[in-house]
Amino acid sequence: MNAPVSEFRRAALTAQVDRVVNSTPVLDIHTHLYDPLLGDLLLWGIDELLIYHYLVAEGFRHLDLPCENFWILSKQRQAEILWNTLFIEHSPLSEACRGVLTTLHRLGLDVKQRDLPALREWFRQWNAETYVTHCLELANVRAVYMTNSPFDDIERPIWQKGFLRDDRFIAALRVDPLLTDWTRAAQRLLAWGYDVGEGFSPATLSEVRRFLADWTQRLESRYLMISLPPDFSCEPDSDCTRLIQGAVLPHCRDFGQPFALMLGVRRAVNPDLRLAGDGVGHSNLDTIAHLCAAHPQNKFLVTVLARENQHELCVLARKFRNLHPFGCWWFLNIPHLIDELTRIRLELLGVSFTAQHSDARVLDQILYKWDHTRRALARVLVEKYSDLAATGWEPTAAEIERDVRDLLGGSFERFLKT
Ligand code: FIX
Ligand code: ZN
Repeated sequence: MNAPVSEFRRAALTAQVDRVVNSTPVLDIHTHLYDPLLGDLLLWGIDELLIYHYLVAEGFRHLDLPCENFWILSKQRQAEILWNTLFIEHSPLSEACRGVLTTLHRLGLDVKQRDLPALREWFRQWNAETYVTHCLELANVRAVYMTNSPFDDIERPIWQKGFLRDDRFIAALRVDPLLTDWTRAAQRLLAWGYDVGEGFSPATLSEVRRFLADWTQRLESRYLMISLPPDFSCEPDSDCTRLIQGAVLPHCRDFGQPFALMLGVRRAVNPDLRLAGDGVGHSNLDTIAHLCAAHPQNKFLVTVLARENQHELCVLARKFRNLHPFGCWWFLNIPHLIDELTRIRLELLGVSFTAQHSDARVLDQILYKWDHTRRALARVLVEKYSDLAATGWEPTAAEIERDVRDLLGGSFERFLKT
């Protein structure tokens, strides 16, 4: 029988793993943050933290107020309402509320005062550019991937005009409207000078590819992405399938880039809540199996929103090396499930996955999202290395550093290069 590691060895291992996990810079492979030169698209500061859609959903559990009466208020007023409801009238025990407190604490602010005006005052000293550096350094994040949509009317003209890029913000090309509503998307492509018709003739598909190529080059984006509902399937004649097979996958092969699929979101379950109104559903991963098997020259980055899909996704990744699972997305980004998912993935895949992405919509959130993930990851790793140590296999410091680098972006970078 394997001898359990001594308490002394376990304490040393814990200290070593904590040090490595905290000091390894993260590559955050999916966020909704923006290069500061994209202007107001980059959100930051206390009011934005308080009106994050995760908190809006929780606030409305208590508020006795029609949603529309909330949305017409200024952001400041919305933030005050959520602060009072979620922090003053009740204890901020949820992960999203705790996240605000961790963020403020990491910034050196005294949360116990419960003083919103004083917090606001502190943030006035910053501008976006200096604050970006402050947050990235404090969170030990080396770069973040943005979510960039040519269909976004605010974002598109800024890219078309061009600007001096900050290389800590890497682009990812997001094309949800193209694949989920072809009729509308086709009209837009036509208006932008791409000669697409209604059916999927070779000429139309080639124009869609020209659109994807133009935007990939303009953004210097590194992968193409979409989020999809649980009932996503590759029915042979659907618009989505024809576009994926006739344009998206050939485009990704041309550019040697992965196609990222985020599966399982049910949009607008409660539309009154706007962004906070999306839900989750169980996806049929046969579609992913089919894509990976039928297109071995393509690479698929996949995250799935339902807890029930996680084990199946890992089993699929064991079958297909062109599939890379990533992140604990949205409702899964809570300590209990980060712990569970990280264990399942390590136990089935070793380190050949990406443990987390922040999905931050507000810059400062990278402080809490990575802080909480690092804690959970370190705890699981200590246990896993202790299990190895019980066999006599002692991981070296360099091996631990290599593994953590892989889990926090290194495996992803290798996957991009394959
Ligand atoms: O589709 C996505 O990229 C989702 O992450 C978002 O739509 C969602 O609103 C979000 O912020 C989740 O964390
Ligand atoms: Zn997202």
